Amino acid sequence: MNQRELSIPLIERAEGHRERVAIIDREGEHSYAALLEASARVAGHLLAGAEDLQEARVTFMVPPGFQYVAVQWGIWRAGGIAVPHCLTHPPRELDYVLEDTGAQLVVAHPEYLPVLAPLTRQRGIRLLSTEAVFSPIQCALPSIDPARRAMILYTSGTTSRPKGVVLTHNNLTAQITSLIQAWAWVPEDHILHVLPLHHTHGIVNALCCALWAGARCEMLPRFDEVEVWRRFQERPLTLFMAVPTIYVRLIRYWESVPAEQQQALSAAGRKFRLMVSGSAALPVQVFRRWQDITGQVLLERYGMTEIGMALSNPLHGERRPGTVGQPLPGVSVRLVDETGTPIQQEGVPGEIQVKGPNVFLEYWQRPDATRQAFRDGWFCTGDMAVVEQGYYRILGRKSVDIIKTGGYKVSALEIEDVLREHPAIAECAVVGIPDPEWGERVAAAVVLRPSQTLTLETLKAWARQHLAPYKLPRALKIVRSLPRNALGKVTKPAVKDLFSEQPG
Ligand code: MCA
Ligand code: AMP
Repeated sequence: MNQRELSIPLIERAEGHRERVAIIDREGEHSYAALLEASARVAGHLLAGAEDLQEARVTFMVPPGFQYVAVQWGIWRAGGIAVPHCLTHPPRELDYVLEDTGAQLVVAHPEYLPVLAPLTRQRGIRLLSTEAVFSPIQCALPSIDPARRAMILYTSGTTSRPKGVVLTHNNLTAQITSLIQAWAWVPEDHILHVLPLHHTHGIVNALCCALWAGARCEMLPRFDEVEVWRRFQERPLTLFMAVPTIYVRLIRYWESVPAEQQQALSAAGRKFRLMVSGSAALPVQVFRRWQDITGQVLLERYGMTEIGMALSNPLHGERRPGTVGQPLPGVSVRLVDETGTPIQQEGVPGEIQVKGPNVFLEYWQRPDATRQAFRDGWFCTGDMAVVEQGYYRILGRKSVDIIKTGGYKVSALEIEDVLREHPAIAECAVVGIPDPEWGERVAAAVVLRPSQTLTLETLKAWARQHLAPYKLPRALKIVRSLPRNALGKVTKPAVKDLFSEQPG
């Protein structure tokens, strides 16, 4: 193996545990050595004779498992920037990522070639099947400076189209090592991975941390409550991480089975050393119910694509429901008031700002948005919080246009832009409304064009062609006019009220 190439810290570490099992998927167990070998082949095929991809954007659409990780590592080892696609995105959203990143290469599992081939053909991008990139090839790999860009993750925000968050290898290393320390990952850990692999929660917290530690990462193709409970019972798991919606689903399943089976499931839940919840607020009732059922005191933490994780309840010590604990190792956190002045006392709400090596480099090709996101070197999260008896409590977001549903962040503005293209819709306003299972649900108030009709089902069926499933409206209200203020601007709180008067 060429010594010069070993400069991506996560991959370099894998040399230290070559014989251990890294990934368990539906094909079986795969060692760290197998990962190193397969990713070197992927890199060779991507390079195709070149010395270094020099931060070329390589998007990939590969289901969770060994091949996903080998492709991700292969892109990094060839010097590219890895851009994971969401597996449920319709062609329009996939094409947006290809266009916005200026992708030069795409790697896809055969299952996704039919959807990607027309898009890559149109854009003149080289498309490689996973079948091709794992075939044997000999090639020298470039030396990679960890200050280089490693990954772009798309996140919805206060702009209509999602922005690409650029993370360097150094950012990823800082995000990973902070959690390794805080949650005391060890090589003996064994995590059940059920999260999507195009967001930080699934990629960094669950997958990369496991691989950094030399632990085992057992990956399911997708979340499924029956399968998760089965693995809890049958596998020697130590760790689980999920969004609140997943805990709600697991609780609902537990409640649906006979008492004898409940006991067996509860016993399986008790053996874990740690279970974590994040990506959205964990309702206190869910925290308590999960504790009743499994004896597990969920550790709630707070993070964001741009910063990785920032705040966490303690591994040892009191995990306080409804709070997200204290700053993680290496991460500086402060609250500021509307004038930008740091808040010193407890009990005074402010915006969360974050600084540290974990904080992203830039929004991809959006220098203005990047500049606006920082004040004096601090990243402005747009989330409000308060400190009470030493614990941060999240109060909500500054923007009403950001919705969190099932742990996914979606932009009301993006959905509105798409809905306005519907032939029956004259005007629309999208809001998030509270929901016990999803946290929030996407709800659309619309004004119809003359003599048009619309139902939630027909709207969903139409929107499904343009938007990811988790962005689809789940409630529809047809109104004569949208509530507006004196300046003619739609008032979102009043739109939300339309749905509380008469649910979905
Ligand atoms: C699916 N559906 C949804 C959503 N997802 N509806 C509303 N909101 C959603 N988010 C719809 C489906 O389209 C379907 O509707 C119906 O719900 C049931 O679908 P099902 O397949 O059973 O749901 P699922 O696919 O199992 O999804 C549930 C899920 C998933 C597993 C909770 O949403 C999920 O994996 N969420 C995690 C997202 C995540 O990792 N976020 C982290 C972002 P129909 O039948 O009408 O089609 S990173 C982050 O936030 C930061 C860094 C952090 O702090 O972690
Ligand atoms: P994303 O952009 O998908 O990375 O989502 C980040 C956002 O998720 C944050 O800005 C918060 O609004 C929200 N979030 C993450 N963790 C929590 C939590 N534990 N409680 C409340 N909100 C959270």
